Amino acid sequence: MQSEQQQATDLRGKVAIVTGASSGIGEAIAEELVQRGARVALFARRENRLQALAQRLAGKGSEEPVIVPGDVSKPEDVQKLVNQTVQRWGKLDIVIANAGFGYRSPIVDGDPQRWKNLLDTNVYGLLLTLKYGVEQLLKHGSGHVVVTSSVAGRSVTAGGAVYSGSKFAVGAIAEALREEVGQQGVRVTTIEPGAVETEFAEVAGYPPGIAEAIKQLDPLQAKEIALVVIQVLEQPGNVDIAELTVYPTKQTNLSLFANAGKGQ
Ligand code: NJP
Repeated sequence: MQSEQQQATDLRGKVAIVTGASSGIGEAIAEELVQRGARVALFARRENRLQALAQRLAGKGSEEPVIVPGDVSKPEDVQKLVNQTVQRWGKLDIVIANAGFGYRSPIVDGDPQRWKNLLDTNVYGLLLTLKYGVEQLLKHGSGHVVVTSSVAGRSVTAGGAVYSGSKFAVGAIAEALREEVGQQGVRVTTIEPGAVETEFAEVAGYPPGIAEAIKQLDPLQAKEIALVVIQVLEQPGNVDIAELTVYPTKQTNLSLFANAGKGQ
């Protein structure tokens, strides 16, 4: 007979926050969560996109999502996200720490302001999300944190110093958190996607050559990553998939970036 712990986690009624919910992977995760009956707070800077998503999801789940517009690199905005979620639903169960963006440039040609914005979002913003979110999970001794890293957090190519550096940091931060909170019943998972067709390449300002190379890979769709995240969340409470790398089948290495760091 299965013990209660070994049963799949039912997402109905779970309360989740999703950072970076205005597009791409975060939007798709939010949608899949709502469709499974989770109660979801949507966070990103573009309020109009969050509103459009909330409208699209209305009636698809048990309750309408909460919208919290904000910048993940601002402590007061992240606190507002967590506070409004807990005020609305009384608890927090799932933290999807996903907001982030890319940038490629050789270090000597790099834009220091862009470096700072990227590290503020991908690293400092992640830390803020974890600090204020996980505090709530620890109150009831259960919950799940899913952090979006990247295959660029596993290996680096020329031009990828700052983005890869940020994602190596994401991996280290998530692993430290797992060691800090596992004993208290909180699971931590790092997802490392390969190329996913989202607004990511455009926001990163990739040259057309890279965008074309990504298309040739038959990239992952955001929904495909979201469904992987759902599988991770639905594992029984005693199963923590700590790290998961998900590639498009045709992406066998990071060679599409090999020339990008040389000034393209
Ligand atoms: O990209 P995109 P993805 N404060 O551009 C939000 C990683 N990844 O879904 O604020 C708050 O469609 C932004 O919202 P807004 C990647 O590193 C991707 O692909 O309104 N939110 C939007 O909702 C990232 O960690 C690929 O502009 C902020 C979202 O982030 C995650 O996947 C491959 C924000 C970005 O959505 C999601 O990216 C890989 C801020 N300061 C890893 N800054 C890939 N697509 O190929 C940004 O290995 N956001």
